[in-house]
Amino acid sequence: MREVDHFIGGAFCGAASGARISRENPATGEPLRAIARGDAADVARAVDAARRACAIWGRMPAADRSRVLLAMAAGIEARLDELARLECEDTGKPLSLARSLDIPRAAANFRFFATAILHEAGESFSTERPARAINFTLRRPLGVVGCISPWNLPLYLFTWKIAPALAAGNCVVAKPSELTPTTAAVLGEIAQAAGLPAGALNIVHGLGGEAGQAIVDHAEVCAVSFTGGTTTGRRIAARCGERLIPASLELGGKNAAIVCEDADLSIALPEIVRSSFLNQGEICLCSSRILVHRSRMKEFTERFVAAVNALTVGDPLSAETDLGALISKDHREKVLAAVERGVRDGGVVAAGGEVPRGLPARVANGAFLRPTVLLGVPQDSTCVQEETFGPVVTVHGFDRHRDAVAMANGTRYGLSASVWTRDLSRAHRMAGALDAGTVWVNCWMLRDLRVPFGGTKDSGIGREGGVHALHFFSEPTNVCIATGDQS
Ligand code: TXE
Repeated sequence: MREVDHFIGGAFCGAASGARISRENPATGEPLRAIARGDAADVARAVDAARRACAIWGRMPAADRSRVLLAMAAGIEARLDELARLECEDTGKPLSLARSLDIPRAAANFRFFATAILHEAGESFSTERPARAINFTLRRPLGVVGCISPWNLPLYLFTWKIAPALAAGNCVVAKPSELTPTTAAVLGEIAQAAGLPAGALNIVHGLGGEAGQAIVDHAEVCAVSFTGGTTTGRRIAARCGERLIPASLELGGKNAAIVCEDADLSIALPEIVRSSFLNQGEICLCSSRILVHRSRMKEFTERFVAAVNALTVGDPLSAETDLGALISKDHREKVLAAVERGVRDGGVVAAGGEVPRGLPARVANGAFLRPTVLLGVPQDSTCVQEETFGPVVTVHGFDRHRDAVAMANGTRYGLSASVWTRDLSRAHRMAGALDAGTVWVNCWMLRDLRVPFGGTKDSGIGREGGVHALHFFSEPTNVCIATGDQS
């Protein structure tokens, strides 16, 4: 059992109350960590440390901040094997995925924002009336900001917020999910070794309603960036609204994959399998509703179900594993309840829907679930309408493209969609009609860190990524310099 401590003011410490949360390995059921259970007192210490660090970090030239953040990227890369194994233990995801996706992306987040601040273009206007002047925009850090992240892509999403916040010159009080805190704790060690000034990054562990809420409530936290469930996001937005501070919210999704009559299934099929079940379907961007043109329904469904049945579920440490464990047995119950609702509403299980049998002894007690495909579930079923956040997809037929778009838009979410067609003018038209923050055409989760990332409707408010994140984490001041002569 390893203890996970707060990182406050450049040093590691337990909660002031001495309380800890215990967490088990979701793949084996064995006790794993004792995590500091932070509360408002710990958050107050972290905010205090951050406020003091603003005088150093916030005033450091961008080139110097960039050097420290690049050292953090290198520090993550140097500890790739260790971080991947910790991520795998905390989440139950395949080790190979943590090695190839989660940890490299965490390093890329730091490298991207460390260099972005060296190349940022400003805006200026030459004013002629009522008098000649030069206007330009000065951007300065906000001060102490809060970053709160979820359990599905722990270090990946933690750093996706922290890197732009630090790059823009803010000092951060961050909380990872209480279910997956360990790689965040290692990030504290990496920050120390990279020479990040004490207090610039503070990591407080604990439950959402205690440590998380205390960050959002603290009078000196002047912006909050949050990724997680829609219900929590709504609560955080309400509190930030009361406090009149900005909130960036990246919430749930119920993303449609639209397979048109001319789709190239040699490309679409493997990618849709990946988009449905990567990371056990526990990614906000995963496809969970597959809409197939009626003329291809039989062919698609047969080939899709065969491909899903061929996926290997089991020991996250095995190189053969496609899907590891879900985040917890409680979460598996929630996912299974969604499948049951789909069946009760008229759906049929075409693949999965059950706990895998014959798992090796090491993982026999883990939170595993076979990838699941449901056919014939009506559109108004909660199984089709609500985010399941697990390895479950529903497949539906459509006749006209406009019906597919209406179905894709027919939930309260609007995070992403994918369109599979050889006709790019059709894809372009559909993209304009889809109410989603991202539309992928003939690809999925092909990410460029410069593009705006976020959702519409209940999928969130605001955009992360590139200049959007740097703007969220900075305050623009318009400076108007009169040049003296009349126009
Ligand atoms: O998320 P929460 P949970 C969805 C998914 C999942 C559901 C609930 O459907 O089943 O959300 O998951 C912190 N003030 N997503 O319960 O509660 C919490 O400690 C401040 C989608 O794990 O939203 C954690 O650090 N913070 C999603 C973070 O918020 C609070 C990824 C997320 O936890 C808080 C994860 C509060 N009052 C789940 N309450 C995505 N969009 O990728 C909780 N937290």
